[in-house]
Amino acid sequence: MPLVLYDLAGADEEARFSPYCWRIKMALRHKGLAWREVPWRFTDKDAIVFSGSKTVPVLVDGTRSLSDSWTIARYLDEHYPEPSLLGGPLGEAHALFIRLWSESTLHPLILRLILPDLYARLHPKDLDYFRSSREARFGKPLEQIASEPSTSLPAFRAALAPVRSVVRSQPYLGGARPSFADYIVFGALQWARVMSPLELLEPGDAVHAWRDRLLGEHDGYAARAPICQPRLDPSAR
Ligand SMILES: N[C@@H](CCC(=O)N[C@@H](CS)C(=O)NCC(=O)O)C(=O)O
Repeated sequence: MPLVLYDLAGADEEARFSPYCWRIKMALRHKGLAWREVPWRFTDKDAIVFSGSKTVPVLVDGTRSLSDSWTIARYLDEHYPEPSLLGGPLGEAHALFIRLWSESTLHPLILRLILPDLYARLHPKDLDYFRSSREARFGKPLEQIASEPSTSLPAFRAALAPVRSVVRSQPYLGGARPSFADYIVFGALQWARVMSPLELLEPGDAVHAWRDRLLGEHDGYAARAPICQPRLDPSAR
């Protein structure tokens, strides 16, 4: 029975943009596993209630359902060991640092940069929920969360310094081959790539070259990801 992945979709059902789902799709390709995708929107909570989760990714493997990308990655290494994603306990400990750094440092910077583009590409049924949940999270109106790219793009690029230093001296954060740590950071960049025309990385940057290598991995799987076009109803709040 193939695996089933609930995957966050934009206004265009084919455009999949969750950074957390991207890291799992890259992990599934890494393992050579096949899966079926169920497009999911923020307000489709009922569709994943069976999993006990309110967020995606949700992965169904036979009679098991799993949520939370970290739990899923550990499950994949346990049940489909080769090739390893996390590289055992030591690799897992290091990947945990990358995960927490990526989510606490990169995600907020990216969200602020792409927010207007992201909002213009959400499915209409998600707009009210997205606005109210993010305004509650940040404690201010959506329009005040977004940042000005002329100042925040350099700050974002500067934040990538640790990745830049590593991928100047080796192809991937995982060494010669990509690991889950690579997919975590890559997932964040793929979120922006699918939902915004803003070019977060400069050509010539070692991080750009590393991202290109990952776009080409697994037969160019991520490079083929559909890019979301804005909705044609710009008047929507
Ligand atoms: N810790 C979770 C976070 C997953 C997450 O936040 N997913 C977002 C999509 S990018 C989501 O489903 N959000 C639902 C919501 O905001 O209600 C993981 O690693 O899987």
